[in-house]
Amino acid sequence: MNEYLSLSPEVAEALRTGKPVVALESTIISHGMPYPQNVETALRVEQTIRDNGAVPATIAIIGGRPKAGCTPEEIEYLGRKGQAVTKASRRDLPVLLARGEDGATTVTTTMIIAHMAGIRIFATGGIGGVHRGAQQTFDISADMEELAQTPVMVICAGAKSILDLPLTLEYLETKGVPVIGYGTDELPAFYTRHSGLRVDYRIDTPEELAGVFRAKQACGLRGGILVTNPIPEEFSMPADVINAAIEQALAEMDAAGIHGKACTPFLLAKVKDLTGGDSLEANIRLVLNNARLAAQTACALNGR
Ligand code: PSU
Ligand code: MN
Repeated sequence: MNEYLSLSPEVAEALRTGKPVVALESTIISHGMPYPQNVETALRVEQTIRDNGAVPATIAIIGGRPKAGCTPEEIEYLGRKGQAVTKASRRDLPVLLARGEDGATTVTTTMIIAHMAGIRIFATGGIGGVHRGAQQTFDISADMEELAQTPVMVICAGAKSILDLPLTLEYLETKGVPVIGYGTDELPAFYTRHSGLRVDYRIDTPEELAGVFRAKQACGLRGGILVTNPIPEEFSMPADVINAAIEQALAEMDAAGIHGKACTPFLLAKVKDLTGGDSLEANIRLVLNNARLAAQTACALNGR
């Protein structure tokens, strides 16, 4: 095993004895939500995974060690320190490890560390994708490339329209990443259930998701699988409200000259303010919903 990797005793035991494990990211804690809702949500997500028969493995880089299975104290630390923790994508990993520093893992680095540990299912809120204006800015999230190369199933609520959703789907098609709608033919747009875009396949059960993962592995096809699970109807935001907030947040981001890895955290915080906190509530609900499906899928994959 990788000399840097650190597994919590619970995660190590689960992996050794074939119990289902679900990976969770930590950028959503440090950069995606404000304190203390970030910590409360992270702990609720872990509980939801336990309630559905699997073991949660919150992933982060702590003191230069890629860690699968953070303690509640570590989650509190990552949440309280917030944006002061490095948002760690693939390019940051070697430097943080060599220097013994901390990092909040994005979808990309969470996939990398999950795979190092032998965890196959990962639940989050939203992924990074092809940004609007990427034709000029080249801003395409490293999450796209990671999905293309690392064999982890990522269960999310689709992508926010801070991204260019049609281009994001094109990119995933080019990279050979299956995009599955859970219980829907339509790509969910994170805060809302509808984007008007079609996914490749609709799947209705955790067992079938597990079967697709198994088939991909059996064929030795590299890369992950993206499962898009719509936010439950009762928590879905009105499209006009959320889209207006996103448009305004994008305009303010351009005016402020923000670019690079600061974009997504800036937009999430701005959208939350513009919606009076409603977007945060939706965000929390959809993450819990994804955690449940991920636990069920991990159980199905392990034949439980
Ligand atoms: N979308 C969210 N919340 C988040 C992120 C995306 O609703 O916290 C985070 C995830 O960690 C994702 C990252 O991997 O932002 C993408 O950042 P970038 O676009 O800089 O690659
Ligand atoms: Mn980017």
